[in-house]
Amino acid sequence: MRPLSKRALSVVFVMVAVLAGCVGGGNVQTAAVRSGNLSVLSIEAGRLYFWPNEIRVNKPGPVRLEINNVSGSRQNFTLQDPEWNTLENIELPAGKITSIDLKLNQPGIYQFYCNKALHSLLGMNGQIYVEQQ
Ligand SMILES: [Cu+2]
Repeated sequence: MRPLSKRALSVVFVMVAVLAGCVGGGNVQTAAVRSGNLSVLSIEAGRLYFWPNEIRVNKPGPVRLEINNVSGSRQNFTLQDPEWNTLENIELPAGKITSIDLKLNQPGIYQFYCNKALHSLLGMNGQIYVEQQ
């Protein structure tokens, strides 16, 4: 489902801090790459997964997500703020990189998932942890 080569490729675009054992279920925790004040995250959307799906942003502020849908079919990215308000709900066309600019101004846990039937339940979900500066 997630061949190593794809993982390795994605690692090129993100600064990865793998904290083995800190998060359950073999999840990977990744820190956003900072470009000035902007945090940039490259995320792969595949068949029933987002990778990485545990992401740390070290301070509140603007975040750009670049989501590469490699699954071969249309996916979705829905993001909720720490109070469960929907911040984003966007379709991810197959074979395309969708760029999303967000303002994550509040520290806390932002949940994201794909809203296609059963996809989140089967693992297509994750969290962005926005840390207090
Ligand atoms: Cu999906």
